[in-house]
Amino acid sequence: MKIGITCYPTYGGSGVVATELGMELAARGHEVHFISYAVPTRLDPAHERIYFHEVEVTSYPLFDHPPYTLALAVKMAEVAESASLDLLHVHYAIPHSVSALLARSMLAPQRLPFITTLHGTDITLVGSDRSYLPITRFSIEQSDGVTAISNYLRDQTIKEFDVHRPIEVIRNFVNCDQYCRLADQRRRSEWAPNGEPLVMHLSNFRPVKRITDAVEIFALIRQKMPAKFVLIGDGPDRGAAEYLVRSKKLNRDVFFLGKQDHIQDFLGLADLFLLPSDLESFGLAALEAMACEVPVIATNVGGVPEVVTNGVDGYLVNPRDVASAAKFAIQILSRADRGREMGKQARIDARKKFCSNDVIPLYEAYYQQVLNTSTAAHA
Ligand code: GMT
Repeated sequence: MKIGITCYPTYGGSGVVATELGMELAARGHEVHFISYAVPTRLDPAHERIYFHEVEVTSYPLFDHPPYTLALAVKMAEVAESASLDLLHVHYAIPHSVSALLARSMLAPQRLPFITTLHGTDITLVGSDRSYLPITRFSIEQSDGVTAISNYLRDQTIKEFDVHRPIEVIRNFVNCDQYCRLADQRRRSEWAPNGEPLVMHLSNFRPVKRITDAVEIFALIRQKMPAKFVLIGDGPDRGAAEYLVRSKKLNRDVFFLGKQDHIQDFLGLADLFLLPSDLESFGLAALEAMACEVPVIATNVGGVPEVVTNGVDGYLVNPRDVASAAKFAIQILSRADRGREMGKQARIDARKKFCSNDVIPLYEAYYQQVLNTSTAAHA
């Protein structure tokens, strides 16, 4: 198949899923065309059968906000024609599904079916803003196919948006061959020279991630035992987290690495992963940690319980309950054998439901189903 993929190129779960999906599809022989305003994070455009098409947004003094949605629609239609795309697959409804809808209309009567994958904040935060809701609902209704990354998000979309169309749940995935425990653990000494346990966090540091709660949890752990904390990523709350680290005099124990590629080279060293978010429709970073045999302490919100099983792969606590999170963290870290046992179980569970080898064929089958339905409708 020839597939056009649009996503946000920035550091965020939806872009990561779209990129990993495109690379997996290309590895399976499909031709994949990424259409966005920048090369997505984690994308290797040199990869065989991967193409990148940049959307250029013209600025003009009249435009306070250059119309990206329109430029994207035009680029989608151009690429669909020049590369003979079979379909478009857009990740994150706003504004990508609206652009895809325009591109499809522009090309009619030629067919260009499009699939929208909902990731979370496009529904739970942005989409439920009154100004975005009607057009988001419209573009979801108009999509030839819609997928959601968890049962939670599917149910929430139906409830919040009152949409009356099937939504297929295809869960996020991880490449279980690439994400695993690192055999060579020597790099740990960069942060934990005396063999201290290593706690990690990875996100885009948006307020919903509660980075400062992660620091508070670590501070409580540190009161009871030696430990080190590595935070990967960047975003609006990094400054507040760094300030909190300084005010708690934890500078020597906490390391902010910023945005990193090859996340598996870090996660594969950790003893515990923290994801104290106020909301997660899935929690991809937790899954990536689990594949690397790292137990997870996360919040019992959204789609997280579909990924992390409480008491088995780690623990789930209420949002903002830093005391309970710290209590469980200390339990895991103070008994290395228990932590390793949970970590191994976490990988077993990640492999059972979320390996790319099992999930990518679900997307391929769904693409085929959408193509068949759209062909039948045009016959
Ligand atoms: O969480 C973010 O800020 C990024 C956001 C995105 O769309 O890039 O993440 C959402 O999609 C991820 C990938 O499907 C999910 O793992 C995250 O749980 C989801 N975030 C939220 O629901 C808050």
